[in-house]
Amino acid sequence: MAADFKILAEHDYANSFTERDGFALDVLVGLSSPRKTLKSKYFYDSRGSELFQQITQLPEYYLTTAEREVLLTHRSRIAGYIERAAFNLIELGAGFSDKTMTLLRHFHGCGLEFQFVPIDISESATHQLVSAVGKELPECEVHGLVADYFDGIKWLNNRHRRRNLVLFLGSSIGNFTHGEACFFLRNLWNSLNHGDLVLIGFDLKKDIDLLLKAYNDRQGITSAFNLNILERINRELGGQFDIESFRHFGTYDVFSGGMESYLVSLRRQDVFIELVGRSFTFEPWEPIHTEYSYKYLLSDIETLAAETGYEIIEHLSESRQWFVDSLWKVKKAALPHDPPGK
Ligand code: AVI
Repeated sequence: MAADFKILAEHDYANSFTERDGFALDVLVGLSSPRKTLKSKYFYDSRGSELFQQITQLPEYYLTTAEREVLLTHRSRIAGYIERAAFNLIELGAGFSDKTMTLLRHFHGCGLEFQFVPIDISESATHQLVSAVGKELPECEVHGLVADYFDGIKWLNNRHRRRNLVLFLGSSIGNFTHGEACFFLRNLWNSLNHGDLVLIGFDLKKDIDLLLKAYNDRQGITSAFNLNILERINRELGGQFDIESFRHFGTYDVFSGGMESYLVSLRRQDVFIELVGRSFTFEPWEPIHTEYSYKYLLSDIETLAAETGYEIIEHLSESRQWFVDSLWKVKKAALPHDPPGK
């Protein structure tokens, strides 16, 4: 079977002036604001992706094992909701994951006819995923797309001939604010057809100690992951951050339900960033916000689905009820000229 990938956008930062300019601009805007901030999407260079892989194997980071259990337990139920016609299995944010392989193997074993389309901003991650799936499941048709989510979603616009099942796993939705999540889900809705399916991973609200441990692991991998954003600024933008002068701080906001990650300056310091063309002053104990990881109640998920045009089919959970993959159906009104029953 075919296993290939297509580049919709060039995201090789080393060679792309525009992408690096975008990074520099985001750093300028983020570090110039009264509450300093850096966007979490910049965690994921190759070092950051490697560190994130290590996080998913930590005993404290329960999210990955919980979602693995959900998919193993419910793969037949998920397959049961798919009509028996050829469909696109689209994964947004395709880090290589055994969780997705579980579904692919199962769908293939059930005799479902599909092409697997992972979409990721990283060319190397997409390439690795496509060749790994090609090796492990040579019978499976795989067409990777190198694009950001929205370019990927635009690509979906041109693929209306088949049913789509979109996977957005791993609690990636938790890294969006409520407004961003709504924007993302409406864009997705807009690209899909009535009756298409979406499977989204949500981390549920739970004991705060468990949350704090998951984002402040004892081996310090989460800390290294967070600090890597400063190292990346040093590597790619000629920054002069002294990494030792910042510390990771992960905390939970009980009002918003968000784990929040910060880098806190341990002293007063001025940091020059060559490609941004200026220095930034950090006061002692001044934070840079780097990430939100929102946690949900089932009722929050239901409100979000209703607000953005989806019908919930089922929340699929695991034994501890810590994580759900929520299966949604795109709900669109029939066009006036559609034949009845379509
Ligand atoms: C990718 N994302 C869902 C992870 C999360 O849990 O928010 C990223 C992460 N940040 C710290 N640890 C893991």
